[in-house]
Amino acid sequence: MNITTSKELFERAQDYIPGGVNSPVRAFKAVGGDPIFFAKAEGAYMYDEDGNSYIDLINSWGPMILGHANKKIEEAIFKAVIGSPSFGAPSRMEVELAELISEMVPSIEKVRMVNSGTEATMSAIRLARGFTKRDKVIKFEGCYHGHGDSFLIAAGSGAATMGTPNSPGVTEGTAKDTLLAPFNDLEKVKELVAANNGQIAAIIIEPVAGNMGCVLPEAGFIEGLRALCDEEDIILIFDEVMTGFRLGKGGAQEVFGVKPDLTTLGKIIGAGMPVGAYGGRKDIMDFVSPQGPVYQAGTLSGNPVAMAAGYAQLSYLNDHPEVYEQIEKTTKKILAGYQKALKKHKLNYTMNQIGSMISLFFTDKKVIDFETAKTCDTKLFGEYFRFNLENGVYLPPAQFESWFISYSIGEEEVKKIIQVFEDFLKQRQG
Ligand code: HOZ
Repeated sequence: MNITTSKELFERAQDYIPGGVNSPVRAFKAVGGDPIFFAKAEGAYMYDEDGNSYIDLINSWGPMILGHANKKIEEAIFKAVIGSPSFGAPSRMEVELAELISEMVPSIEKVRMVNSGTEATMSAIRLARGFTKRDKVIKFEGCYHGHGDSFLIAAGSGAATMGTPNSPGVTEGTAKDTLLAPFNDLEKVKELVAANNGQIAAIIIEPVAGNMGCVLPEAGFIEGLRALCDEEDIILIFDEVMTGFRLGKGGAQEVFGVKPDLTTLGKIIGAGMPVGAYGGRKDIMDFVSPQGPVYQAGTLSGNPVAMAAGYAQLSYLNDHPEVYEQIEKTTKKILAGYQKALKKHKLNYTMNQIGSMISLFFTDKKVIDFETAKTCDTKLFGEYFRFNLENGVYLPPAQFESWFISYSIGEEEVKKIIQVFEDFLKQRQG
């Protein structure tokens, strides 16, 4: 693997961009080495500035569920761009996409488009506070809901790997309104609610966590949160920025059969264009400005290019349920291949998988929350990451991230992904 041009770009980038990247995880600090700069991508593969190719297991952290350079999405984008990249005024595709989202995710009776997942979660929390007239929110350790101040408390994803789960700059006043519970610990949530009687506006959760690696809810956990929120008039927010339209047409809420009051979305709904959304119960959403008093706005919100891209992708997913069957099958093949290799080498690393989300944890502990995720050998993950790079497979550059499998990954790629794992284990055992 030659990465001369990437190295040169990274050097130049560091003079003008903090850390040389526009999002911290990309700097490879958690895995060692210098970041790779990409020039193009197609189907299952990404191509760097140096002429190397990689099977992509991130898929832009989720949005490219169909793989890269999908023709239908490209056509929709080109058509919209020619119409004008931005009106700053209402346009048809906003309505079409809102209707489609609502059809695919029935708990979303009304939806507001924003520009990123971070904006979606920040706005949803403000709305929950405005609606309930309460200040406090409960979040789960290791869950990541973007970089809004209320969420950078025991945050997962890059915040965890950069050693800044509680970021400087978040005021004590803000931090004290965010209460923390371990993922999968319903009793702790009940205790927090009891100790803060009548003060909790919302419980926000990634129903399947993707930002401490892929961590699944245990039986009854999500259902228990729903029942508790109903009893205490707390707004239950599912952050489905990662799981929305990925675990199924209706996201994690469809898989688990639990309806949140509000849902935050991003990634897949923009098919690679910057977009986010929050939506849910009509009575709550009608509290958003200009219908209601909770203010939220955005010059590029409902951007016609992002809306067109999102509509093209979601309508394809809506009309082709076989996509979900196939990506789950592909992911299970990777899981089975990895498990077989681990058995052969008498190793006991943990793997979590649901649908097309999967993580390998370098620990023998069952990973059910942030504490158990943190038992991983992150140095070993770094070695594994770099071994994959050398062999043409691009993993998320941190242990605490889910991998996302796309529809473009076929038999040949699966074989290679498993082979690289086998080779890594062989090499380690000498
Ligand atoms: N926070 C994102 C995934 N959990 C990473 C985004 C990026 O670095 O592009």
